[in-house]
Amino acid sequence: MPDYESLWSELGIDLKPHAELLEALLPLYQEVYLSQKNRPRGMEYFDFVVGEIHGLRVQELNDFRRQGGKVVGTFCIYVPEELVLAAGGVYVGLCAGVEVGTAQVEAVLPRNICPLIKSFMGFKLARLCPYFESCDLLVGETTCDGKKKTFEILADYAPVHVMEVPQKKEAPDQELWLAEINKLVARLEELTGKKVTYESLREAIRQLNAKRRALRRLAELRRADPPPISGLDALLIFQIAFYDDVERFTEKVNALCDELEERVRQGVGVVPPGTPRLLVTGTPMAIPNWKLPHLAETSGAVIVAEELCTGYRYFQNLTEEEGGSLEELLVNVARRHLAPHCACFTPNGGRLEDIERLIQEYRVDGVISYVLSFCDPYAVEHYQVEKFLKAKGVPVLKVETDYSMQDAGQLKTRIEAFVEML
Ligand code: BJ8
Repeated sequence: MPDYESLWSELGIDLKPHAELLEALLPLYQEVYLSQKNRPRGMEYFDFVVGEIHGLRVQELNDFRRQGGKVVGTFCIYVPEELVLAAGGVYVGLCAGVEVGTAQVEAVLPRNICPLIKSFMGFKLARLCPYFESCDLLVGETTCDGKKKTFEILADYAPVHVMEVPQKKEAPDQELWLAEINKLVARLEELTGKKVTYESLREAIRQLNAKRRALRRLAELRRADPPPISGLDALLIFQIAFYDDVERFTEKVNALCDELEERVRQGVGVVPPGTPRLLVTGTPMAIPNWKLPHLAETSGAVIVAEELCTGYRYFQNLTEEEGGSLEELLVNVARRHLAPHCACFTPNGGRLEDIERLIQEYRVDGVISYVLSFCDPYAVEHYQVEKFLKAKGVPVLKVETDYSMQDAGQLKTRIEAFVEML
């Protein structure tokens, strides 16, 4: 990796612990990713992106900002990417999947809080994330209580705009959400000094839909037996989707899909045909949280689908591109971004329907219900997921864990036993 130290110091990164963090990441990547057998050639680009994790893209953001561009950081798939793009900004997802800055975080947050929240706050408070430090505005949301209250604290450290995400999807909720969309447009226009126009929003929707279509194409190729790509590699691509340049990323995913289509035609896969096929459902897995798929795919199974925000929930819905006015396009954006089924909503039966559809379409043998420790919405909703799957005769394993590796041995034993009985 070229030398980015001056860029990082300019951003105020704490260089010594940052260097230690990167030094720990690369061997982990080697062990988890590069040791996989028979990976598609098209993964080279995504390996390169990880090799440059705090480098090239941060440099691009920096160049963009030098020319007057604005960068907007987000933490949830309900925040519409197309609005940031349409206002002339660049969007980066800031959810994080590694334990960092624990001492600093525990000075402001309870010890027993979701590791995803602890992680993004750790990156901010310990000044270890050049993406965070490149942001001109952070957009939070009122999804779970932990995030909602954390954004109040985060506002002491950076400009924060919070969107009120309703907890139901009925007519008054849709109205409230449309008002929130309009408020975000106003805030983004103020930030970038550019108007969201009919043309700019249409173009942004087109770009984002192209990205979602490419990810759908990738996902659908995993219906094959044997699947042409591992769950680990698919997850990595979904994680990178949150911060890479939209058009370049879309092109690389489509190029990879061309290769995967050829693999499927020739019956080439990453595992032998008949390998037990898993669906993972639950809380998102932010980069570099690869713990569960690594354990599962080294236990004789392959993950073929993810009912996660780093998965199906991110790309399943397209934004309607037709609309005669800016107002109509904004309604389309609002509708599309209220569609995913996060456990923060009640009731949330749509999630169960999605799980059932994925089980059928991807010929799933068993489901892992994945819950990050202290995530109440998904931990409690697990009851519904388990009840629903048991009634359908689908085996389900609940895995509740955090970002540490302390429970890895114990989890592996449980996952191996689960896979064996599929
Ligand atoms: S749409 S899943 S990205 S809120 S894991 S921080 S819910 S305590 S991340 Fe999420 Fe949006 Fe929903 Fe998706 Fe809270 Fe749970 Fe932690 Fe979570």
